[in-house]
Amino acid sequence: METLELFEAPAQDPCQRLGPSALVLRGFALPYVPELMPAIEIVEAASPFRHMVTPGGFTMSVALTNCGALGWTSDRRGYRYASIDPDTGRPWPVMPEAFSRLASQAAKAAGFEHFEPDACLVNRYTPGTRLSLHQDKNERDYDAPIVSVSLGMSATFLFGGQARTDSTVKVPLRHGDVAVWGGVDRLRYHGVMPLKDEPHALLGRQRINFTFRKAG
Ligand code: MD3
Ligand code: FE
Repeated sequence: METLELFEAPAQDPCQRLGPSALVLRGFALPYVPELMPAIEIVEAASPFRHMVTPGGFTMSVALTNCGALGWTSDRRGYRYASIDPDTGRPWPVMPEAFSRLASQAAKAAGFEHFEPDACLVNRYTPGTRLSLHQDKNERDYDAPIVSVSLGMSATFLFGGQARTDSTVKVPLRHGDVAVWGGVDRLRYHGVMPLKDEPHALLGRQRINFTFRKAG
């Protein structure tokens, strides 16, 4: 019995460092899942998921919505944050309290005190959906970190450097994982590989990712 235990798989490292100010907190969101799921439904009932068009004229494969005071949008005129959902003509839905609590607790666990996001971009992936390499640079100040929460199907995240041509490392992001990045890692290129068709026990054939930002 004792000898066998020596060969068991080690418990998953609860914290994986990707850079000087970037880390993944494995399973950090799991205790919040029962509150997050009904909250997503309230958000999407007010502002449904939609496929936005990039300034270059491509329709994004990821479907998205937002909650909070500001929401990220894209159209032929560019990327920006706006307080009104262009599809409904109404303000984005309020950020659910469980969302903001999770975001600030995760930021704190990663060493960023007092993170108060004013924007939460919600991405929805189905099998085949990808997100090409990009930087998050539409936010007003880059001092605040970004917190990302993954739910449902697993994804392979691509973590690059400060230039698009820098090499990338592949990082699996699974149900309940939270990534936090700021400081010198804030403007690193990143993306998501096309999602494999491996349904998740709770969410089925979808992956939901929230990114919490201080945008305004
Ligand atoms: C960036 N979302 O919405 S965030 C986005 O899974 C976006 O939907 C992705 O990129 C998604 O803009 C991934 C995860 C992440 C984690 C660590 C990073 C992005 C990072 C470290 C540095 C820069
Ligand atoms: Fe991004």
